[in-house]
Amino acid sequence: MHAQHATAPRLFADRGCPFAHRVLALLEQLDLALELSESPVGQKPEGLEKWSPSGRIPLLVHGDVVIGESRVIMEYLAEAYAFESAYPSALVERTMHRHAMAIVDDFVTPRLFREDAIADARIEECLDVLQRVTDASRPVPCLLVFHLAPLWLRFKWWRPESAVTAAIARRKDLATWLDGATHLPAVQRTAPSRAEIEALRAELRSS
Ligand SMILES: N[C@@H](CCC(=O)N[C@@H](CS)C(=O)NCC(=O)O)C(=O)O
Repeated sequence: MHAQHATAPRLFADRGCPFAHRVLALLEQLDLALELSESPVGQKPEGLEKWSPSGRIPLLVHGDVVIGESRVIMEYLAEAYAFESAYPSALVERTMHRHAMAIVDDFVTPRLFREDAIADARIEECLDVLQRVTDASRPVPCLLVFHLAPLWLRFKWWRPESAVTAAIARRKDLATWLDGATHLPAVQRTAPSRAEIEALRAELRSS
């Protein structure tokens, strides 16, 4: 057994955070024991400051490994625990998954938090990429699905009326694929409650 596996990973999370939800869904899929330090929406989990004085969430601590970036956390866990369906086996498809994950974080997600963050033309270009990837696959458990599903839930919960939510919804096949991803058991079981999400939505509206 690898030394890192002797202890359970420790995850610092917040009940509302879509990026923490990604990691929780993957851990659920892998059926891994974990030490979870989870705070209510908008607060910082106890003990986080020891590892991240600035309060980064999600944060994974596992032996010597300390990671504060959800995509890298998922890559690490997938490799450490041999998640065989993490990526498609073919290089081109695997690269397309990685490309989609990168552009969603760099361009689409900022629109979740600020309407004018990224121009519409750039969003459409990113959605073209996403559409090509989802057209070529089904929403089965893999890193792409765990990357996208928590975000799509938040787009629908927090910003149902926003231009970017509408732009995704107009692409019927893409929206159906994303809905399918949100219905996977590992995503559902680790999603926050409706009440918590409503509280965060109210907070976002007043900010
Ligand atoms: N790129 C990061 C984004 C994480 C992120 O933005 N987390 C939010 C909570 S949902 C946060 O910690 N914001 C407060 C901060 O950055 O200090 C990831 O994918 O892990």
